[in-house]
Amino acid sequence: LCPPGVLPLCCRLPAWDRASRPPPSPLQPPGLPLAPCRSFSNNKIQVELNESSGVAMMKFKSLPVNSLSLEFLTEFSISLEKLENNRACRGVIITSAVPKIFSSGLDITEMCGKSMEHYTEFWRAVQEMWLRLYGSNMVTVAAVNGSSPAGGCLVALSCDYRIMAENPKFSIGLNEAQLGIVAPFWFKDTFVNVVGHRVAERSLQLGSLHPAPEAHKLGLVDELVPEEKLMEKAAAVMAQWLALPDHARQLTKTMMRKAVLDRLVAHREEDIKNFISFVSKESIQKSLRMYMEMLKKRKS
Ligand code: CO8
Repeated sequence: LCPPGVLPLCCRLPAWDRASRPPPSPLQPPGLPLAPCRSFSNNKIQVELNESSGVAMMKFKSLPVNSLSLEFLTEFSISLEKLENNRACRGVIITSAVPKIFSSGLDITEMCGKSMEHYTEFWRAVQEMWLRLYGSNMVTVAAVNGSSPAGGCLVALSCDYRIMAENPKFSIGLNEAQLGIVAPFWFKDTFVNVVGHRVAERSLQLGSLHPAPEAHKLGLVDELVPEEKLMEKAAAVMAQWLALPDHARQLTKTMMRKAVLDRLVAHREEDIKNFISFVSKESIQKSLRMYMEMLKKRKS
């Protein structure tokens, strides 16, 4: 799954363990102008890095709903890793190129009727994505320009700042309970760290999807702006965060997030086992199938 010459993600030094970026290479002649823009794109995600500003734009472009399939998650982790290892990149804005949808969350078809091996690979990829994003040294801003249930909400929650388009038709939340499944402890921890225990407890038990204005009131998103102003606002927020010295901000971020990251790292294999035993129960498979049928019926 890794491009040639790139170590598998699990073998690399985790971002949250690095105090700061390595110093500039002595081999690079000083004063050489950097290429202003560099982009790379794969099937599911488009990334454009402006090397002068140090800001990358990451756009999800996986039709129809940016569901987090194994392929998507793998591309996401690799893209984050590439940016993390690029000294020219200090921040990333994450948004969607699909109208009205930020991300529909984990791809439910990856959790239905598959083998144990597949569930293991899929869940490891979900964990990897979260460890990379939540533990990123970069400034991460989510520009939520559409609905963002479950795993989509997790992506936004894992960023440093969330700006959402002020459209009440767009909703966000960890709605797992509505599917008859349970958000894993690290989804819950990430949620609690953003909105606090009481709001998280109620919202998780009810599997609430909060329309944008309500999400803002609850602190689930930091700001609402008219849709056409979203990217401008995200760039302004990014500039504000990048005005600080990287090392101080990074160490502070590590201090705030390390305990939650370490908890998954310490229980990673156990978490995979729990996922497999939960998802392979016939009752859970039935709930997921019914939910997918409901989505299809709603459409017709
Ligand atoms: N996975 C797979 N397929 C999906 C998903 C998904 N998450 N969401 C939508 N689709 C499919 C639909 O079935 C439909 O397929 P088809 O065209 O073949 O009928 C297609 O995408 C388009 O969907 P819609 O017609 O519903 O598109 P809309 O624009 O009307 O609505 C929404 C978009 C709002 C995103 C809507 O599709 C929706 O609500 N989707 C479900 C979102 C959801 O509940 N996701 C939760 C996933 S679970 C998760 O992320 C965390 C699980 C944690 C694991 C816990 C341990 C077991």
